Amino acid sequence: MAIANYKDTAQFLHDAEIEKREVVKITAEQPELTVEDAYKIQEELVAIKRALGHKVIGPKMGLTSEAKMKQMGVEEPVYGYIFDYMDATNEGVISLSDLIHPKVEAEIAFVIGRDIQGPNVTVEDVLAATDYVLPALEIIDSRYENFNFDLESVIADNASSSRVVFGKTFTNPKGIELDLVGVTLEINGEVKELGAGAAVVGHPANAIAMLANMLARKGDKIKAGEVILSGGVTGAVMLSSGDTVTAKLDGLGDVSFIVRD
Ligand code: OOG
Ligand code: MG
Repeated sequence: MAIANYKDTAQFLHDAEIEKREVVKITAEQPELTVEDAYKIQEELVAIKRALGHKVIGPKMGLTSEAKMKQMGVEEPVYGYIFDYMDATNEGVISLSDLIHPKVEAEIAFVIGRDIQGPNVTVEDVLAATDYVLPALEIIDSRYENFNFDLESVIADNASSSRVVFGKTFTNPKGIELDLVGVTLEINGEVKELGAGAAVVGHPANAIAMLANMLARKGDKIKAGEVILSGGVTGAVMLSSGDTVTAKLDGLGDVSFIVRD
């Protein structure tokens, strides 16, 4: 079957988000879709959100851990974009009625101090260009039924981006070995998932380097001022009403939110 218009597919996914409706993965209808096509659809989706006045906080990396790639049945990391309307830091509350079937994962966020232009960006380049790192909880909400997707479908769907809660402790990355940072994800005081920074492609800054190198393929770069999620350190956990969700990152601080109907 021919590939549908990129813009129409992006609009279809945007509508699913707005209407809080799960849909069948787009490759069911468009099996010939390539990764390149999928990023073109994602670009159209980003354009739709920008046209509505939403602003990009930064790109994000996803599927950066072996565990996550296995959990989701895909083989390489992906990127997407986090927008201002997704930032739930101030409220500290996630409402299930706003979302489809949200899950949460613990991440390390990077505050970028100067532009990072690929290709050939290294971990050292990323650390030199980073002002701060901070703990974050990402709420992912794939628009696809049961998070049932493949690489092309998840890329087109902006890597399941939905909400984010940032912690309030900012740490200079030069003083800390981010690959050795231990991370727990607790729900109502019970540890549900745990991991270490190294779960993210060996080192969280490596995910940011990969991102810069992927963006360079489309003539783009990481920009000063962006706040970037480096990818889930832990597996993702389904949210239920009444949950208090807390991530604790050794040496980086805690971050938490509550879940309502
Ligand atoms: C895709 C998004 C993955 C991460 O950090 O791995 C992601 C998904 O699992 O729905 O954000
Ligand atoms: Mg994530």
